[in-house]
Amino acid sequence: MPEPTTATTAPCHVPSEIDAVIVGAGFAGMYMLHRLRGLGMSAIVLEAGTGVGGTWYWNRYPGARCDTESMQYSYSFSPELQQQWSWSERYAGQPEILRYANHVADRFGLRRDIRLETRVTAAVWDDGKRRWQVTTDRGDTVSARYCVMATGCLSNARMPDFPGRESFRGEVYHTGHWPHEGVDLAGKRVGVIGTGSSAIQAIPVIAETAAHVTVFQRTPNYSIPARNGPMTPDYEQDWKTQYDARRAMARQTRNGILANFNDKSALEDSPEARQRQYEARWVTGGTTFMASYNDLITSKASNDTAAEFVRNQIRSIVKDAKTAELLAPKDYPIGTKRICADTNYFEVYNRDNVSLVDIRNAPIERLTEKGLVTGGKEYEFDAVVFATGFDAMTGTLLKIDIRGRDGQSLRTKWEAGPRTYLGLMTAGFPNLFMITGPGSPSVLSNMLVSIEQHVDWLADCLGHAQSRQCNLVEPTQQAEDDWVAHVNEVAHKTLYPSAASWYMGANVPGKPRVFMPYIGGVGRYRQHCDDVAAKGYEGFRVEGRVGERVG
Ligand code: NA7
Repeated sequence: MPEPTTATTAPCHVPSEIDAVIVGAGFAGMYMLHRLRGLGMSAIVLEAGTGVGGTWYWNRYPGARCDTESMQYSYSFSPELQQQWSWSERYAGQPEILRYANHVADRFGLRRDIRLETRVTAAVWDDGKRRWQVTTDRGDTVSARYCVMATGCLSNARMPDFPGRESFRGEVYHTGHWPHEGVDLAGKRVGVIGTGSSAIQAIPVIAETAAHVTVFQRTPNYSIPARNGPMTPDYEQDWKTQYDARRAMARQTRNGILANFNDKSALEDSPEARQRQYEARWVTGGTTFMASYNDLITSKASNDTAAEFVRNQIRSIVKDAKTAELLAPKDYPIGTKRICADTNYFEVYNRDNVSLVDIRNAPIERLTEKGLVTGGKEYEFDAVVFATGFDAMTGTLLKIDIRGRDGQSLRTKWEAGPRTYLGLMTAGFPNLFMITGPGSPSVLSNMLVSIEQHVDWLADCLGHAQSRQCNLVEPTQQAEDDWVAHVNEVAHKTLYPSAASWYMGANVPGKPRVFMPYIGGVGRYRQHCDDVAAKGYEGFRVEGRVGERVG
């Protein structure tokens, strides 16, 4: 296996005309480039960062780690790649996943068509030419038949606009924009704002060397021990000998992850049997805790049993009873905000150098020269870490000035929330595709499974258009309306909308409250997409010359 590099790529030339522009060089953008090349298309990837890897390029905070097992959170499209690559741990850390992304870029010769340090600022549809004019912050304008937004679901880091932010004289970091050279927090007084997945991974690592860590918590999170550990040769071999069958099974599951799914209601078991079930899952570790029963996201009564189990675990781990109660989530069902996987998160509160400040009813008022103020009290820090998350799913797309037919802006069209057909396209924006867009399973699934499914479907769709000399693909308004209604209907059969989560846009002031991902399950969703394709791309117009219906 060639030694993976993390070398940056010399900026490649941006042609003025091309078949496809792909925005983003994360796992979605890289695989899309590979597939489009296979169709004989010319394509270029435009990427804002100085390297490939997307999420894993940006999120370099201490402890950053995938919470899906690496044997599953990896590409399946190349049998040689999946056999030859070896993961060192059950859940790979960010540096290893980034090495993997770089290895893929090298192995498939992708770098020659990836232009780094190039942020797409606008994309405007020219109806006469049936092409997108894509503009970058370097002043390039590219005319592309197709534009593929591989921009990621959690790529627009959100910094709350606290008054006085500029006045703080210490160091300021956001977990999603962590400095590449690393940060030395040893011996420092550190404030961490937020208790989502990023904070839960970062806090125990920061606490190992910091003088003191003060955590500001608005909403506590349910977290399950990850039980990470070194990859064993037996476990790796077991997966590798059965990779094809296991990948195929994973694609049919609800969230694209093979887990020991228990297909019965939590209420069918006695309290003692339930306790044994949850304890066994807690010992195994990981977010597949939610597979303990089949109705944890649909039945409040069942969910309560799992939630109470986790609360009791927190109470048994955290020695200070008051802190334990603050850390135990009580006002939303388990799993309806992204469940976390941790290493010594709750345990960290037993350290003398870690304290928790509840800001639920006393929001951070302002930053000062020395720190921050909440509840009328000033806390002094050498460094403040914002682990405050992202403008998820739509934030990055809407940052780009996207204008479709008749100059309609995507920001206007999505004012009341995103509207798509299958999370792949939106009506009025022909030839503009989204990989894992809102309205698809995306963040509710193993992202690699959903990325490959979308890229494969789209490559087939463009191959279909190409073979019929078509140059335009667009969903009908009716198909989009029906899909949006279906996505909503399915979401509201679950407990998800009852939590103020980033799935609902609730973490961004003023953002419409709409449940954005599709909760119907990746297996069911894949079948639906395949049926659409089998019926000649039902719900899409696939056309040749203007006005001519050919497909
Ligand atoms: P998350 O999960 O969105 O967490 C952000 C945290 O920051 C969360 O605890 C928020 O509290 C908190 N937050 C956000 N804004 C504020 C303000 N203004 N004041 C205080 N606290 C605030 O982001 P992560 O980066 O941890 O994880 C994102 C995803 O990445 C994760 O789900 C995985 O899929 C990978 P809130 O809960 O909104 O009350």
